[in-house]
Amino acid sequence: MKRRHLLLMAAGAALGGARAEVPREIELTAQRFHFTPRVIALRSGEPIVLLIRSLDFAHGFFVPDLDLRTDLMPGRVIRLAFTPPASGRLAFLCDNFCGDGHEGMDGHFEVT
Ligand SMILES: [Cu+2]
Repeated sequence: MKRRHLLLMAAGAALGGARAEVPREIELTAQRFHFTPRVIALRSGEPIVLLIRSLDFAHGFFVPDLDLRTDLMPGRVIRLAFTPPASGRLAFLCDNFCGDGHEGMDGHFEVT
């Protein structure tokens, strides 16, 4: 009886240790000259997967503070995984010139 109890405890510990936090998926759309949504609330330490879709152009997606970037291809959903390390504001922007409104094509993560 005692031995069985110990085995169950060990199994429980192994399961607990192996349980990875499932990333929260967030959809984001890029289109001349904005991202939708433009402001996204996150929690620090919470794993995120962005699912980014461009509707019209090979925009870029760049988060300078995390040195995180990707090209966005129209018709494809780009998956970008990261975990915000601390609270604060993380800006993101388009870094592929896409026309006259390009400079204002940005947004931010509000991390708490
Ligand atoms: Cu753009």
